[in-house]
Amino acid sequence: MKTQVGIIGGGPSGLLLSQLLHVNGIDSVILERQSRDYVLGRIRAGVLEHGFARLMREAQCGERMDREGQIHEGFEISDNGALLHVNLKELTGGNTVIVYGQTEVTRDLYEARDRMGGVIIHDASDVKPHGILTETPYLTYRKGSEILRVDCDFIVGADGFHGVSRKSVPGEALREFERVYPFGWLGMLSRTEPVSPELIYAKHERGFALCSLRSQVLSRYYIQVPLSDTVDGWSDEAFWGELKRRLPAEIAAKLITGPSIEKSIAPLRSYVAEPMRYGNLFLAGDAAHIVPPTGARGLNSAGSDIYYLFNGLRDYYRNDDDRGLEAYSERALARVWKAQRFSWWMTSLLHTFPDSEPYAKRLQDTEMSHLFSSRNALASLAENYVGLEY
Ligand code: FAS
Ligand code: PHB
Repeated sequence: MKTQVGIIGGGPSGLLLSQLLHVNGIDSVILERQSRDYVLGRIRAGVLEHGFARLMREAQCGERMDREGQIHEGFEISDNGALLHVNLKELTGGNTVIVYGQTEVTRDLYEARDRMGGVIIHDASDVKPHGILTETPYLTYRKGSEILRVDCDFIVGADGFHGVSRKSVPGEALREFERVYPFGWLGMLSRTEPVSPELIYAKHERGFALCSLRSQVLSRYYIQVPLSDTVDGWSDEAFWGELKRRLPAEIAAKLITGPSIEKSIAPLRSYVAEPMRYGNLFLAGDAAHIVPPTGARGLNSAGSDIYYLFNGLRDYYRNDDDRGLEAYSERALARVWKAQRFSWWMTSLLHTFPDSEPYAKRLQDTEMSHLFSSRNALASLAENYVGLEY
C-alpha cells in the first residue's frame, strides 16, 4: 500500500492529524494496535483548550463537541475547605474551556474518518517503522500471519508513551527528561449528577481530590492515592467517604454518590523526549511527552503538536516548502515545555507530598496564599489553563 503520511496510533493525536490532512487533500493511513472498541473504552481527558476545540472544528469534527460539550468559564480551587473561584473568562479577556471527554473526541474523529473514507487498520500487530533516515520510509505490520507494508513519504509516531515509534530512535539521538511523582490518581466514573457545575481542584492534608464531569448525568472524580494502592483495595463506599473528607463541608454535604461504572489508578509522571523528529519520523502527543493530569494538559499538548505538524505537512505538499517540518520539533517543544511547567506547578501546588521537608511545605502553603491574594498570579494560572496561543 502507498500513502503520503503513515501514522502509527489511532488515538486522538493520530486521528486528528489524519482528519486535518484529509480535509486538505493529503492522504494518510493509520495503523492501530488495538480494536476500535478497546480504544473507545479508555476513559481519559476531560477538558479541551480553546485551541484544541478550534482544531476539531477545522477538522470538520466539531459539531457534536459544540452541541454537547459544556463551555466552562471558570473552576474552583479549595484549600483545606476554603474555596477560590478562578474566573477564566474574566482573567483571560474572554477565553474559556470546553468540558468534553476524550472518549467523545476520539469517537467523533473515528466517525469523520469513516465518513470520509479514511484508512484505519485496527489490530495491526508488530508495527515497525523502516528507512526513517531515507526519502522512502515505510511501515510493516502483521495482520494474522501476514506481514504487510505501507510505503509513505513521512511516518508519524502517534502511538502513545508505550508505543514503538520513540523506541525506534537510536538512544544516542534522544534526550529524555523525566520526573516521577510519589503518588497516583484513583479515578471513578459514576452515572450521578455532578456535585458542582464547575470543576473543583481540592488541596487537602489528606491528599488531592478533583471533581469533574462528562455531562449533567455523568460525573468524574479523582483522589490522590499512594502508588502502592490498587483499585481492588478501594470499594465505592471507601472512595466516596475519602472524597467527602477532602472537599469543603458544604460541597461534601451535597455529593450524590452511586455505583462506579469505571474505576482506575493512573500513575503520575512528567516526561519529554527531544527532539520530536528523527529523519522522516515525527513524534506527536504522548509518544513524545507525558504530563500529570492535574493541569489537564495531556490531550491539549497533543493538540498543539498536531497543529504544528499538520501545518508543516500542508506547506510541504501544497507549496513544496519544508520550513514548517524543519521547525516542527523546536516549535512543538517550546509549547510542550510550557505545558510541562504548568502541569508540574499545578501538581506541586495541590498534592500532598509524603516526604516533603517542612520548608517545602511552607513554600507550598505560601504559593497557595499568593494565588488567593494576587490577581496577577490567578491570571497566569488562567492563561495557561485555557491554553497558550499556538
Ligand atoms: P494515546 O495513548 O491516547 O493513543 C496512542 C494510540 O496508539 C493508542 O490507541 C494505542 O493503542 C496505539 N499504539 C500504541 N502502541 C502501538 C503500536 N506499537 N502500534 C500501533 N498502535 C499503537 N490527559 C488529560 O488532559 N486529562 C486527563 O485526565 C488524562 N487522564 C489520563 C489517564 C490515563 C490512564 C492516561 C494513560 C492518560 C491520561 N491523559 C489525560 C493523557 C491522555 O489524554 C493523552 O494525553 C492522550 O491520550 C494523548 O493522545 P495520543 O497522543 O493519541 O496517545
Ligand atoms: C477529567 O475530567 O478527567 C479531568 C479534568 C481536569 C483535569 C484532569 C482530568 O485536570
